[in-house]
Amino acid sequence: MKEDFIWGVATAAHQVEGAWLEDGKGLNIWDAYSHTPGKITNGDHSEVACDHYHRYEEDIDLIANLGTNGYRFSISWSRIIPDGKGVVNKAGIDFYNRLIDGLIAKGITPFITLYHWDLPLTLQLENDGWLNYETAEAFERYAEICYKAFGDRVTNWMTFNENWCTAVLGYGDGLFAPGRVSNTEPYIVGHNLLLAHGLAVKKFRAGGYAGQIGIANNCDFREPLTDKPEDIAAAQESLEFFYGWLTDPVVFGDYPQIMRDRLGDRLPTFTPEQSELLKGSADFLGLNHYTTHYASREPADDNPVESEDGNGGMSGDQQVCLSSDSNWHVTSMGWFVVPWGFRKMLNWVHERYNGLPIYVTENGTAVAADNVDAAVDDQERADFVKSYTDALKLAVEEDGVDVRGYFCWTLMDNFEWCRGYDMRFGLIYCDFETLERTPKTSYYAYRDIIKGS
Ligand code: PNW
Repeated sequence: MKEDFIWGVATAAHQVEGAWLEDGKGLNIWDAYSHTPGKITNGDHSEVACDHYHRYEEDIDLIANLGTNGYRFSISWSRIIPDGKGVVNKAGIDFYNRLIDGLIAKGITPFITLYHWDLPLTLQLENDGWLNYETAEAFERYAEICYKAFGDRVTNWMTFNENWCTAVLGYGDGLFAPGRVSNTEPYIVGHNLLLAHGLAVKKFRAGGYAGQIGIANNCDFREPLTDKPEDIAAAQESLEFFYGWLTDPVVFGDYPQIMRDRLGDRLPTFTPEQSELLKGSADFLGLNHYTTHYASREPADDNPVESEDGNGGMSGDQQVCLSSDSNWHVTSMGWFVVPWGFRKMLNWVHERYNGLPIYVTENGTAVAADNVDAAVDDQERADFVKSYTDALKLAVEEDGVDVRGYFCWTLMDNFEWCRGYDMRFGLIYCDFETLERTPKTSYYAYRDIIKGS
């Protein structure tokens, strides 16, 4: 791999920081949601999480000792602007300044995500969150405050993390905050998120800040179950509904045609000005990738995959049936380990978006363990990271896909959204009682991969 390839790790503010009521931070929708009975596995909440807010220096050392040259983290909007649209909280800015300076001092390049799902609660209560275009305007202002505060040292920005999850899991399936269930709202939410991205990128470019700005969308790969034309079409359309929905507009300025055909009036339209705003608004594409399914038009005879876990979200609209192979290893999240699907996914993004640079902004796996001894012995995760980074290298070196970086999800076990602390994705074990961090086998395995590449 090239000398300047970024081998990094990723986290998100709400999953690691804790300090939920400290130093002037406002409440966000996940603070409220995680205190709503029945929403989170085991009734877990994120008041303390990994206490990264107080332990960031120790965490920077752990990142540095991994040998990474990049760290992707997100900023908590309600720490910077407690009610999302009013006064700026200087203590919030100070925290991220300390974090950024600490990373740079160790030679680690910061990659900032502006929004990783923790919308200021006031914007939900007063605006209806992402159903309202005014939230996009509030985001534009928040983004500019961040560029001004950190843009002298930070040159790699992502506006949004996984808008598919916000739209589908937050407003479609009701699994994520704000917990709404609808088959129209996800498309309105996706539309406003895209416009928010466009507004924020315009500010970035107009402000003359150094560096690049993109967006991190997620996608599972879809392999046609057979070589029948209808299965090939089902797989392609499913990828367009999943990744294309929220990526085509930022590259081409409009939604995939198949979505317009299927959804009709349920899919909002862009005005010519909005289309222009969005077109070409990503300097790079982030890809968060976790798993692969077979796709077919008719239900598969073997190993059908139900879509309740969100992996086939809006599946009624997609008209696709998902299935798996009984030889595929299944993780504790119920996700399949299919490294060749990752290679194909990278090729698909490369071809569809005409070679736009790609960063793999997340890839990793959950391994169940209920004590530190079992957790650190995570050969399963070490094997996962090895096989997926091998697939990545093939995509780059054999297929010529322009991938500039890979961020393993995640630095340490953390608050896994509606699964609470039950699902452990970390290279480092976090004891949620003592908050002690213990690197796992996979931490050293990833360190060796980085060293050897
Ligand atoms: C991503 N799905 O979430 C997020 O960006 C992370 O914050 C999260 O911890 C990580 O992946 C592991 O879950 C996802 O249902 C949540 O397809 C759900 C899905 C995909 C990604």
